[in-house]
Amino acid sequence: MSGELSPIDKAKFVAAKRAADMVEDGMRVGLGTGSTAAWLVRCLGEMVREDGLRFSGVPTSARTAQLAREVGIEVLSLDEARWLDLTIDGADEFDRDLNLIKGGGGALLQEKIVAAASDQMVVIADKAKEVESLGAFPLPIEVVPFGWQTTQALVEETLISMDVMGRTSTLRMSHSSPYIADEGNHVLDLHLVRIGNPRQLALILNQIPGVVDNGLFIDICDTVVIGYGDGRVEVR
Ligand code: ABF
Repeated sequence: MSGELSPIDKAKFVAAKRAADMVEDGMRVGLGTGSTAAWLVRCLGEMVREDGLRFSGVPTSARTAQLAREVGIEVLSLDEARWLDLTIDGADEFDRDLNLIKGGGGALLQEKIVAAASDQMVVIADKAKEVESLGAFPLPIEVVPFGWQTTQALVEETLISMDVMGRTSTLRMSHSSPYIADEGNHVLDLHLVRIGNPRQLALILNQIPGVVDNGLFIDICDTVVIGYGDGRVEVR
């Protein structure tokens, strides 16, 4: 499967493969979204087809569900699985405390719900995702369509009093129309540059009317599997 990969794809693949080896027969596993998580799904599909691995996968997006079915993974909804042994997902940034920014792929809401319903959450990421402080990657928040511009104004007003360097936000677009997440919501990307207190910001943002959830994953990730372009893997 891994053939001749670019260094970045090799980094993603080796991290995904190492995490796939954590999946055991009979497990219920949350399947993440994004390009690194797609490598995970492909690796698990190969293990199902060629090694007889038997587990159930709970996808975190429609596109992950489609890929999982294509590669032969038994797919369950979260309501069918109820609780998961393990969730493996990507991230846009992770810091030394394993706090994350996620949602660049537009699936943060289902990703956070699935991760929270798991005994263990493992993040798979290339080394470039590691940061000293979260925030260089725009922080996605999911907002209901009703009055989203008012919600955006309330969010930006709130940012004035927060420990962040930037205070602007943009509506996530897709093919010149507003991006619509799987739950039918919009996504705002907050250009914060540096987030001084991610824990506080995560709590404050979710108090704002119209905000469904945000892409800060605080105290959710248990383990990060870091892939390098030369094929090395580091587990923390
Ligand atoms: C997903 O993985 C998203 O939360 C995050 O944005 C994305 C990272 O994408 P990639 O693995 O393609 O860098 O879980």
